[in-house]
Amino acid sequence: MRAAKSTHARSQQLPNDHDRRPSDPFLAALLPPPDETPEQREARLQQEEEARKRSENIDRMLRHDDKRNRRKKTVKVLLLGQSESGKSTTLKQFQLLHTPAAFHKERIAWRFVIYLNLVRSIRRILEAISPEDNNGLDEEDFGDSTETASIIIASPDRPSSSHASNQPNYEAYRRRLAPLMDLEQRLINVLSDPEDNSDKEATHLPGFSPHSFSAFAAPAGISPSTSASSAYSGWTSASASSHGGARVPAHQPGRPPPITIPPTPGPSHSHSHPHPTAGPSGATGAGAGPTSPRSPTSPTVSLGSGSNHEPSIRTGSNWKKHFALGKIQSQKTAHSGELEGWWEDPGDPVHVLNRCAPVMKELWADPKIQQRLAEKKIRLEESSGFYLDEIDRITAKMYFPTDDDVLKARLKTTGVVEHKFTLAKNTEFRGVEWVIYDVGGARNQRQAWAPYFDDVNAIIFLAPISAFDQQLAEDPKVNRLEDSFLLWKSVIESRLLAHVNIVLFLNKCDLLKKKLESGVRLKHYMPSFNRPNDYDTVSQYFRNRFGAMHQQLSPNKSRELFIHLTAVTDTPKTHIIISNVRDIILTANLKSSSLM
Ligand SMILES: Nc1nc2c(ncn2[C@@H]2O[C@H](COP(=O)(O)OP(=O)(O)OP(=O)(O)O)[C@@H](O)[C@H]2O)c(=O)[nH]1
Ligand SMILES: [Mg+2]
Repeated sequence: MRAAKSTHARSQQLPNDHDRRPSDPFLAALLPPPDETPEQREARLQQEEEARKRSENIDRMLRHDDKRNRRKKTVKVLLLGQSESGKSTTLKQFQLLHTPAAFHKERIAWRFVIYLNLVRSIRRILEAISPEDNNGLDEEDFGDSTETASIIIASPDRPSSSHASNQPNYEAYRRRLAPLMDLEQRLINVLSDPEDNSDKEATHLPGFSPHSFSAFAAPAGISPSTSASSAYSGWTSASASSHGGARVPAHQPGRPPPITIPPTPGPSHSHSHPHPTAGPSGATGAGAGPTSPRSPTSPTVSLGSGSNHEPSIRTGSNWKKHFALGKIQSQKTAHSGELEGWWEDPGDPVHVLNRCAPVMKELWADPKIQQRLAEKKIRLEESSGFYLDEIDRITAKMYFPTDDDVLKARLKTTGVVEHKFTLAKNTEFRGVEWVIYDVGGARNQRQAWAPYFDDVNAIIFLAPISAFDQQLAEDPKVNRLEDSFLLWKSVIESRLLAHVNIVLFLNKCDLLKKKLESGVRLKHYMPSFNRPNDYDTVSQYFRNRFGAMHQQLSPNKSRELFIHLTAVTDTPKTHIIISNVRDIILTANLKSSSLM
């Protein structure tokens, strides 16, 4: 092709150059003979024209191949972080940004998840005011819980609260709201997708009698997802090391469990994960690694082990398709062409919700209830899947979820969810396929991460920095922020991931801001923090800590870390951030694979 091109260039530049002989002997050799006859010249030009056409054809074919190759190129991104860090919400934002039509089409399917979230908030209130649980009022808030999944630890030997006259009327509320508790189980059953056989374990709520709140207490046969033995099953692969648990030192009355940032040993220790927070109880410490037995968390100590055990839907579940028309019907009926709305179906959950709406509103507005929640430091308004301020709208017969409702909906991920999209034609990276993997962040899900490490181009790690005063749902002895620090440490020091781009989302900044403004002090949980308790200082502090850990522990010193302060439920801001992140990741990866 190149020779043909040269010939072509020569024919363009030197058609009549018989008299002007170049001094360069190579160019001189390429010139036509000085005694060329008109016939010879015509033949030569014809040959050159044919060569030019051949060359152009080859170029066109190569360009076409290049386009096809580019189209086939994929960039794989893994979303990592603890449970409720916002991974699935970030994935939803990618979908909303890149495949909005598909996102909008699926909105109706989220109706049932949103109902379930609402019903579970009601259940949490009922649990909080139940006489059985009142013994557990802990003024010093070790059991502080603002998330759906968080668990309040009850101390059985504490005397009852003395505000007898201030007691909310638990029995009356329980009776009037009983239909919702029935509904909860029904919703869980329908969401578990009977048509998908792989989903046998889609939801794990232990069986309970909807008429008996005592059944909300932890059952004897608690689901394996909270079992201590599975909690630390190593998620790292052979070449990446595992770590012990982020155990909080045993709680001492009157003092919050302190958070310790993992130490940052030199690179030579990058594969060992000594446990940083050996508590006075001796529950952890040197040797408390992945194979060390952990004392199991007795399900009987936590009131909420059963009730807080979140429903989840397995990867590959057909649930969104199943509810594509917004109805609880079999696939067959759903596609039978009936056009009636779900509100015309007397069996639709909306009717129970609609009937119970006035009592739900009364419950939520009851000052005694609010007082009880405040005493127990339960901030439901900061919890996942919070819709209690919008009961009228959500329980309306023709309720249709908005984008924001879907982003707020909480459905725990189990397994790995894959989302693919191809960048639009008008972008610089047109044709590049983008694959995002959303994993389950709960401890018993982390073993599913490792197989993706080999083949991934970038990681978006989410650390919910508002969670500094919360505990893991799956292990209430573990502070959530500390768990994030340990997970972060494992990811950044992994040699397997040394050349993977990492973007850090310090997430739930909106909740962090509200929390700090409401007077919750970081120092109370993190004694090493000695600065003003305002949002700017605290968020900057976290940025520096996470950044410093990366600088010290990363086996790849030239890796650049991108840190963003995020609230991934905020669509406009998140779309700007993920567009930037997408371009940074694509640029880095395309450069390294010489695609640009
Ligand atoms: N207010 C607020 N809520 C958030 C933010 N990010 C996520 N959430 C909510 O937190 C809940 C949990 O988010 P998910 O995206 O489901 O968390 P996840 O990391 O996928 O959790 P797993 O699937 O259990 O691993 C959802 O109800 C989200 O709407 C945030 O920045 N601010
Ligand atoms: Mg998820």
